[in-house]
Amino acid sequence: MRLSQYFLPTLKETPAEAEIVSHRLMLRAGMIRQSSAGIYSWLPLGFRVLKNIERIVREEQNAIGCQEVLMPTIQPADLWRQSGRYDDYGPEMLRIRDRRDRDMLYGPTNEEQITEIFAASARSYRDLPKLLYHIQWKFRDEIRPRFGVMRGREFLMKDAYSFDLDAAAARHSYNKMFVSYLRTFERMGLTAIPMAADTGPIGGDLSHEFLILADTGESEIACHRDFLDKRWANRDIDFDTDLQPIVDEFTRQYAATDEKRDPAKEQALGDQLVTARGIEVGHIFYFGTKYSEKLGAIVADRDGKEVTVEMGSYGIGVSRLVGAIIEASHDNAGIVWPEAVAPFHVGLINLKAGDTATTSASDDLYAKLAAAGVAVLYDDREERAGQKFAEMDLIGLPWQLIVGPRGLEKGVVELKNRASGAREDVSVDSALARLVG
Ligand code: P5A
Repeated sequence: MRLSQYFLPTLKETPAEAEIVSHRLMLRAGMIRQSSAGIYSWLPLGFRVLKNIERIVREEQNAIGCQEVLMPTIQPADLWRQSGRYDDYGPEMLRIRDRRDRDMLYGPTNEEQITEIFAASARSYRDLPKLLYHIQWKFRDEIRPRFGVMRGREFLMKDAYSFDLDAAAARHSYNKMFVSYLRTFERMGLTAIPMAADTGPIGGDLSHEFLILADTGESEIACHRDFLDKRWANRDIDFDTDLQPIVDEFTRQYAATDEKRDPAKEQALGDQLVTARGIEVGHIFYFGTKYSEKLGAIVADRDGKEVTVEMGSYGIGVSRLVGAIIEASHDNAGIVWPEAVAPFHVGLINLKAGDTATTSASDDLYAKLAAAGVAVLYDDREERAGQKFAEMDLIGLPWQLIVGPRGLEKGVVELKNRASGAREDVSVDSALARLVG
């Protein structure tokens, strides 16, 4: 993509309304634009990151046999009257009336809807187990939407739902999600720490939140040091085997947030204790028959006896992750995207767009990188070098390839790594080899 043609409305000034760094950087880097409180439009650069996060989440859900569906954003109130949550949910629920005076709502979550879908066709134990998910916008009329996409009113969530015959099988589904979440977040360059949590309006008696460390996080975290260096993405895990030992490995060590913290346990940990702030990027729940009972998800077991299906639900804050990743990965100059979610792999800078030789060398590099399938953002504008560098740092692409007349005379271009700041003069061929590899 040529920057001269790209829609990238960057801001030079720091927007006054933004309280935290990710919000400031997302506005400055032209990723989002506020529509109304807690509701945002996603502009091209932000949209690419959102889609990259979505892709990783989707791949990891598919990898554990979770099947993708797409449910609507607008739901009938009657479904929620059946579960009893229509009145319980309170003012956070956006209630709508259609032209026939039917009560509708903009879904804050989809337990009722998926249970109704499943119950409509499930007849016997042969229909189980099932794992279903979708990636869909939610609406929660938060009292204080703030921090940009981190606490929005409209936000994108991956929500999955499990259906099992008995509590043991339901626990296995829960464990599959637990382990898959560790991998999902790690692939995005994040260390997520699972912590026992309250179930709130979703209900149930087993629940874990996944928090990532960031100085500006809303929760106060304390945990065992071990959590910081556990690595998951490359572990080969057979999700059909008993995953309880892996889950135990994570849950037996101390990790707690806010009011769940235990001063005695923390003291006992001594220098093994880490305290920090965290952002909740995922939350999983096992709630048994809370919804299946009310919405009639009942099947016949092997003996023909009727049993109420055991369920759980599993959320990831997809749009929140865009902000959370920036909170965890930025510096004074701007965003530092982890490779896996970066909107482009390389920013190619033509330092002298008016100069024929520099422009033809840059155009040539652009064509070769694009032909090799590398995502390149090519700054071909006639702007000052200082402004080009500042904007490229701001938008945080992992690599910068800088082409200028002086280097070209010596047959080199400059390759800069955004995260380390390391710069190297390399030949055009070796720059290509490094970036295409
Ligand atoms: C689990 C899936 C649920 O809603 N029902 C379906 C369950 N859980 S949750 O914890 O309430 O939300 C799941 C994740 O969504 C993100 N999230 C938000 N992101 C941005 N703005 C918000 N206002 C917001 N509220 C929740 C969080 O990452 C949360 O873990």
